Amino acid sequence: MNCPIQNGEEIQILNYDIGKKYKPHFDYFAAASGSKVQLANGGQRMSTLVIYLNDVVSGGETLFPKIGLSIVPQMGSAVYFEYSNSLGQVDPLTLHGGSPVVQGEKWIATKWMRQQRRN
Ligand code: PD2
Ligand code: ZN
Repeated sequence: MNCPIQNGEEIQILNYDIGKKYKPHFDYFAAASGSKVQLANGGQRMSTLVIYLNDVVSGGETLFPKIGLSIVPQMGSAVYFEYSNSLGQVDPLTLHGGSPVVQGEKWIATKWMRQQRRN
């Protein structure tokens, strides 16, 4: 991800069963006060890597509705995207979500990188 490992959050493993989805969201922190604690340790999130750990029989695509992009999970492939510059200005076009799993299940690993080193 071309970013110091110290800037990374712990990798997250996520498992979706049939019907499970991830509603559209931004990975960066909102400017609202609820994010102050997060922002104080490492600053804003800059980028995301979602690694697909299995093939989903049907459904489970990663969707970017504002740019008309849909990614079908494929084991061993990944989607990488950036949404923040060095000033911490963020890009709302990176709204994204996970569509419901229709058949099978879905496993992903997600890594988020921050502007600065984290404690
Ligand atoms: O599972 C996904 O496709 C997905 C969708 C949106 C994962 C994330 N966000 C994430 O891990 O941030
Ligand atoms: Zn996300």
